[in-house]
Order: sequence, then C-alpha cells, then structure tokens
Amino acid sequence: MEKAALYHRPESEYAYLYDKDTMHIRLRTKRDDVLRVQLISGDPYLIHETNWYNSSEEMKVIAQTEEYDYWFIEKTADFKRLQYAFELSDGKEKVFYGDRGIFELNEQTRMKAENYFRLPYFHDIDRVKTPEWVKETVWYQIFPERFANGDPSNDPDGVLSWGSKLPGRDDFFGGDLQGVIDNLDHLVDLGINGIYFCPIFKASSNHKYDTIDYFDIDPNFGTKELFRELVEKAHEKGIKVMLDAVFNHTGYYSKEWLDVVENGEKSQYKDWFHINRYPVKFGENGNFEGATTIAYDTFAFTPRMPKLNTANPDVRKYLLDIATYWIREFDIDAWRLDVANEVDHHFWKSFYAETTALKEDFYILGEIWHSSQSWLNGDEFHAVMNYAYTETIINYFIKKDISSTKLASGLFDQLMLYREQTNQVMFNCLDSHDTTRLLTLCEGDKELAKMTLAFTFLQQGSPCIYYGTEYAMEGENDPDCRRCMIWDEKDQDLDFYEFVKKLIALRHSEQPLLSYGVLDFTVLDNQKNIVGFSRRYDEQTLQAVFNNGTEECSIEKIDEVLLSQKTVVEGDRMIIKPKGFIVYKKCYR
Ligand code: ARE
Ligand code: CA
Repeated sequence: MEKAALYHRPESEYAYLYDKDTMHIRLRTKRDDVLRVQLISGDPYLIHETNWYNSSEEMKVIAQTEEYDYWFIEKTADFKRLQYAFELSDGKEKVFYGDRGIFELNEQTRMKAENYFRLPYFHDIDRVKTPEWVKETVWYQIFPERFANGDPSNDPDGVLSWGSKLPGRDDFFGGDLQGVIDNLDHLVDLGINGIYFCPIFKASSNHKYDTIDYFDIDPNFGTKELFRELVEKAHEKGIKVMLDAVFNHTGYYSKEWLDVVENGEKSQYKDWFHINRYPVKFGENGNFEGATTIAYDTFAFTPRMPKLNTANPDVRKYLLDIATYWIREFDIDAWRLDVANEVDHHFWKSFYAETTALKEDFYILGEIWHSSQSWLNGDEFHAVMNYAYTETIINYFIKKDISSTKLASGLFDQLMLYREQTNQVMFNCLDSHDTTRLLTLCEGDKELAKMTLAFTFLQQGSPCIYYGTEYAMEGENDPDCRRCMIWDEKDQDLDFYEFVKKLIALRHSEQPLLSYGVLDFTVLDNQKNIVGFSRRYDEQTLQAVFNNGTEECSIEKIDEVLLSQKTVVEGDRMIIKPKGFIVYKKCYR
C-alpha cells in the first residue's frame, strides 16, 4: 500500500460540518491502490465504555483523479462530537490511519484513544454556510460602459457612436445604468436571475477599476437614485444584484492619493498606502528599468492603481463603511471582490462579518484564479470565480490539449479542494471582461461554443453568461472582449440566443440535481475524445454524453431528451456526431 499518498485533515475540506448535524469525511489514497476503507468512529468519551472501536462502516470512492482516489462517508453523532480513524486494506495488508499516523491494524492500536482523529464538537456557528439562492442563480456579467447607452445626456466627452469601432483601451461609448434598466426584460427573457456588474463607482477609466469615489455612481453611468431604481426593478423581476468591490487599490485621482502626491510625507493619508520612498510622482511608481526600489506598491505594475494598506485601521473602517453602505442603502445582494487574493485575510474576515451581519444570505465572491482553500473556510468568501475549474473544460473542449481522463481528473482535483457546500455556489464563468470571449476561443465555431456551454451548465456551481454571449459576440482579450453589446437585430444570432435560453431553462428546471447531484464519469474515451457523465440526486439521474472527437458515436435510443446537438436516431441507436452531445434523464423508481 502506498502510504505516502494517504491524506486526511480534520476541520478542512476533508472533514467538515455539511449541515447542522452531518459531518462529511473524506480520505485521499493513491489511485486504485486501496481496495477497502472503513471508518472506525464513536464518541470520544465512550470509547472504552462501548468498545466502539470494534465497529466500522464502509466508505466509498466519490472522486478519482489520475493520482488519487477520494473516499467519502457522511456521519452524524448523538452528542455532536466524533473520534474516528480509517482502516484500510489493499488485499495484502491492513493498516490503521489516525491522528498519530499509520499503524499496523491490531487490537492495541484500535483501543488506544489518542490514535484517533477528533471532531471535538459540531459547532453550527463554525459551519461553512453558503447562500441557498446562489444555487438557483444563473448570472449575467455586465461591463456597464458597453452594455447599453440608455441616456446620451450623461455620455462622456469624446463618446463614440455605439459599436462604431472595436474598443481601444481608452475609448468611451456611453453605456450606462439606464441602458441596463431598459433591458432588464431581455435578461428576464433569457432566464437570468443574477447580474454581476463590473465597477460602477466614480472613476477615470472606461472600466472603472481606478476608483475616485466609492460612495458615488460614476456620472457617466447615472446617479444613486437611478441605481436605486435599477436594484428595485431587478428585484421585482427576481434578479439579484452583485457589485464589484475594488478594495485592493484605489484610483490615481482619488482624494486620498492626490493628497499624498501633493503633500508627500505630510499627507494625513500617507499610511493608507504602501509607500517606499518620496516624493511619489504622477504615473511613475518606479517600476522601470534600473529602478532600485519602487516608490509605492500598486496593482500589478500599474502606477494609476496605488495599493491600499488594508491593515491600517482607518483604511479598514473606510472600506467596511463602503461595503455596508451599498447593502444598507441600496439593498445589493452580493459583492465580487477584485484582486481578492492580494488583500489581507484579516480585512476579509471583518468584511465577511460586517456584510453578513447586515444580510445573512449575502454572497461574497472572490476573484481568485488559483486554488482558494485559504479564503473559503466560512469566514471570508463563499466562493471564487471558478476560472481554475472552467480552464480544464476549455482545455478539453476548445484547446483539445488534454484527454478525457485528464478532464475528469482535473475537475475532480478542483472539487476535492473545497467543501460540498462551497462547490454548490462556485461562480462558473467560461469567459469575462478579462479574457478572450468564448466564441473567439472557439475560433467562431458556434457548435463547439454551445457544447462547451452545455457541459459547463451541467456542472456543480452557478454558471455565468458574459454579456453578448447570447448573441454569439466575439472578442479577443481585453480590451477587445469589451465590445459594445449587439442591439441591432440584423447582427444578432437568434439561433444562439434560443440555445442559451434553453440551456438556462434546463439549468433552472434541473437545479436541485445540478446543485446536489453526485458526479460520476460514465464514458472517458481518450481515443475518440468522448466524455459521458451522470449527476445522481434523489431518485433521478441526469446523463450526458459529449462527442469532442472527429468520429460519430452512438448510444441506445433515448426517449426523454432534455437537450441535444448534432444527434440523429437510427433504429434503436442514438447517433452523436462530432461536436454533438445529448442530455437526458433516467428516473429510477
Ligand atoms: C489592462 C490590460 C493590461 C495592461 C493594462 C495597462 O489588461 O494588460 O497592462 O491595462 O493599464 C483593470 C482593467 C484592465 C487593466 C487593469 C490594469 O479592467 O483592462 O489592464 O485594470 O490597469 C490578474 C489578477 C486579477 C486581475 C487581472 C487583470 O489576478 O485580479 O490580472 N483582474 C481584476 C479585474 C480587472 C482589473 C483589475 C483586476 C485591476 O477583473 O478587470 O483590470 O483592478 C492569469 C493569472 C491571473 C490574472 C489573469 C488575467 O490567469 O493567473 O492572476 O489576473 O491571468 O490577466
Ligand atoms: Ca450614456
């Protein structure tokens, strides 16, 4: 037995309270190495009174990557505490794996209380809680400057006519909040029930990530009253509203930074930033050839985005006031946290406490492009933008540089990083304002784009449509992925629209199964590049087969097809052509 691969850690994604009474316990072993895992468990204060160490329960494999098997069991405990260990066998030897390590399995090992892992007490207050409504949400991301120009009177100087050119880094086309209000019914028709807004506060650029005033709506987008109207109307239509919190840095023209530029070390705000030397000069933070030190820390190497010192109590209070203001005064439902991984955990813990104190089911979404366990322990974020998960989907379907087994392995790798209740509210986006658009990644292949969207919508987590995807909009990476929305019907791809609408409807109609269903891969054909999987929940199983290869494949004929593309019935067979897929349900009575 490969003992080096064994891994378990209490009070992590390996052992956690799932609901107020139920513990989820996972164990990692080397793939196909261990034949059987049993859990030995009981109440820590009754080990000798009841000799529970002589009893055990079977665990089952719930996930397999190329390297590992992940075993799982659910446990309740009468007295909300648990002592437990694992008994493993590979057909040749049996081992005991517990708090003090790996031992030969025998009576002495089993009866020694200190050999067991502990879940000392199931405190519900410590349980990682995630908002129920997010599981039912299909998100729509809006880049406000480019969604719709509903009010030409607030257009910035030099505004270009809508869609008149591909956007350059510094172009303005006049998009605003009125344009969103005017098109809320477009979102309702699609089936959208959550909007993620890129920043809307007063800022210099067209993307507004260089904030000037966090307490005011950018005048080119509208007013606070208009934003209040937008939220009210969105809520009336069953649409939640998530804003973008840019707290890692502020903009160059913010009052606080300008004071530092003007007054240097005498500025009352000098400790609001990470300044290494004075004077700080406009647009130059020293990240240039030959500089020995940088004058001040920024986002990336962008002089116009001076990094805030969120460990400074004054800055913390300032930002927490902003965070709570937009909840208390405008009833927003969620914050997306910009550059979330570069702000200190201490600040985010206060952020979580204060926002959820105002709204218990408030949703906090971190923008992190890598593994994020450290932020997802129930006191900082509920989820992250799941780029690390969807990247694997893109690598398989679009880049075609990984096999079917690597697809399955990559997805399970990600799922096993987080607790079940976290995976259920992950934000699954295939593209955004920071990436090349999906259809452009597919080099204009709409069938491939649809297949990739369909696969993604059937995963655990809440999917997000980036504005314009429904009309098959194209765009290379930033700034080209921020083209003006297509409102001219002659340029809209209504077939693509209907597909996206159907996919969203499927996501809603099968939401419990897609949020809670156990994922199993039923087909992993690396030669033909076919992947099939099932999602089992309650008495129902949703099955899906995707043909990412170049030859057609077939399955037995299906009666109740939920969604399909490039399939045809031939006799008692269902033929799935290349870039075809089929989604269907089996109900086991
Ligand atoms: C743009 C260009 C840059 C150019 C810069 C010049 O993208 O290439 O150097 O202009 O000014 C905002 C604007 C961007 C602008 C940027 C800087 O929207 O248009 O850049 O400000 O001025 C990483 C971070 C992630 C960050 C991305 C951009 O981890 O947090 O980079 N995303 C957020 C927002 C952005 C926003 C900012 C941060 C700044 O979503 O829209 O940019 O507030 C890999 C890495 C990731 C990396 C990702 C994307 O996957 O793993 O870490 O994200 O690529 O680059
Ligand atoms: Ca306008």
